Amino acid sequence: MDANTTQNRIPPGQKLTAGFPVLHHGEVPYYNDMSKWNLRLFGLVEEEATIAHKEWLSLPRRTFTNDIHCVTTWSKLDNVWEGVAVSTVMDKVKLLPEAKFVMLHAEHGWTTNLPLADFLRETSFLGTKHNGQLLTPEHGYPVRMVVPHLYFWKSAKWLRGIEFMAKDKPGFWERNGYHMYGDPFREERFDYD
Ligand SMILES: Nc1nc2c(c(=O)[nH]1)N[C@H]1C(S)=C(S)[C@@H](COP(=O)(O)O)O[C@H]1N2
Ligand SMILES: [Mo]
Repeated sequence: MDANTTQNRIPPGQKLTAGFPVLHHGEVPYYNDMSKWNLRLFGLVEEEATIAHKEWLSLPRRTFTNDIHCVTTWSKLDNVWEGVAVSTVMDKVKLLPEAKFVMLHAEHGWTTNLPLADFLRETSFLGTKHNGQLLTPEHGYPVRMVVPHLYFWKSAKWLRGIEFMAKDKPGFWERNGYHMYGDPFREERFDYD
């Protein structure tokens, strides 16, 4: 790929990194008994669904390639992930028509919000491997959301719940000054941007 093309892929105010920085608020969860792990789909759905770990492991995986952009100004290009398509988990529930926003719930109560349409994009997925390696505990094992077209704080690590809502509500960083939407190409870093 030529330099020009690469340049177009780097949002304003971002710098490339070759590493994979670890960033989060709070403690990394370590699991010793996966039988207690599950993923809950709840809120504005006809019937809630809980995906147990065994069922989670049986869901089909796909490869996704993308660029990620952290609000702290690093971008990382050409990530190759393995993950479960959003449509695969959405097969477990029937959305009510009022559902327009999503709250992602992570281990220890951490949350982040996004519009339903952004959650449902073909490029969003539930990631399980990064560049050939199982996600490490620091990067979100066993599953993290990946929403590459928004700043990386929307990509909840240690995902445990997906809540469907009628109205937008701020998650953890959004209550602490970050933007409700977070488009890196429009530099929507903070709530006043
Ligand atoms: N559960 C949880 N997920 C999280 C965070 C967090 O604090 N808790 N931080 C977010 C932020 S600010 C960033 S930049 C990315 C960092 O992911 P990484 O550590 O894999 O690079 O995770 C996001 N997902
Ligand atoms: Mo971040």
